[in-house]
Amino acid sequence: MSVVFSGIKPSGELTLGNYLGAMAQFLTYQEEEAYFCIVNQHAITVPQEAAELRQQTRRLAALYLASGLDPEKVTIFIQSEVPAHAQLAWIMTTLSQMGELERMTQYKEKAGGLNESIPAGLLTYPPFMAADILLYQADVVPVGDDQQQHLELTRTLAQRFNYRFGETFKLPVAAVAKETTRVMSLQDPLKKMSKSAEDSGTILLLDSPAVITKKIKRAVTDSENKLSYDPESKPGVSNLMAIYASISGLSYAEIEQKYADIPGYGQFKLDLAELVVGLLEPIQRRYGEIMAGDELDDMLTIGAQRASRVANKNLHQAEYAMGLSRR
Ligand code: ATP
Ligand code: LTN
Repeated sequence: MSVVFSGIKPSGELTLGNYLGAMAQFLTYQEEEAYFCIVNQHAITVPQEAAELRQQTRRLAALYLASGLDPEKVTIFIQSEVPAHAQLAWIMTTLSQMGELERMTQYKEKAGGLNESIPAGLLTYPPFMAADILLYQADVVPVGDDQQQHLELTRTLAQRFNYRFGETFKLPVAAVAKETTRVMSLQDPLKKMSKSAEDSGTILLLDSPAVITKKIKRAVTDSENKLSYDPESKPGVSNLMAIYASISGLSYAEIEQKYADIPGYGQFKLDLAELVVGLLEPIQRRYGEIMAGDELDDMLTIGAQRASRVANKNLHQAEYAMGLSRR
């Protein structure tokens, strides 16, 4: 059985990108020893309003359940409720070099233009993420493509630790979804669909069917009016096709074939909207029930207890190896 770890930040409403890039993959690991974390300490690398953060955390937990994660099989918990994360994060920060942190693409994107006022947490966030993963001796980390660089750093830090203090951490690998490594904005297909930069190019998991259909109908395409997969010259259409392929299970060739005799993108877009609505409606229904019920808190308490047991054991090993604990 392999150990699986992943996390999502409660930094806004979840998008179809989060779902297809990360969550849908989580569901395939339920027979493994899997940990799915709500990484609230990562959300605060940019300012959050307290009541809002508390609510988003609860909503994300409900969405984990509504999307089909079974708390009987996997461990679902909130990062800040397992203090070992922050403890190992400090250790990983001390093993990191400024140069390698400054080279992280996500840091450069988020810190761009801020100069003196860049929150320091944006820089030191990747070693914190490394700690999240290493704390469970994870083998596999299902994530979107944008996180691969952080996974490489995680392996580098694990190797550095093992080299200096003796074999302690396993080296994890990223598992990236096939078609939807990176779902792009429907309005600007050169930009990632992002929950913190939300606009009409972003489909939210909790958008109503009418809103989803409207956003897809208005998605940017091109004037060629012929469906073919070519991310370089047809980024808008290719992004829609990737979403279509990921939900329907059809290949790009099969999709092209299906619409070969239908001119324009209108019918394709309508069918895509139907696919997305069909995917999200059951999740939204369960989400409503879970938010109204009272199972969530107990589930999170048990999750934090289960995660703590594993995390504390591995943290202690690391602290002992480097001379931080007496025995
Ligand atoms: P933000 O926009 O606030 O930085 P985010 O959605 O990129 O947030 P997370 O909440 O931490 O960041 O992402 C959770 C998971 O969803 C990660 O594995 C990430 O790679 C994946 N993900 C996020 N956006 C996309 C996308 N557009 N396509 C594919 N995967 C994505
Ligand atoms: N860095 C990720 C979120 C994240 C994560 C993790 C993902 C934090 N800790 C551990 C996988 C494993 C992001 O920004 N999307």
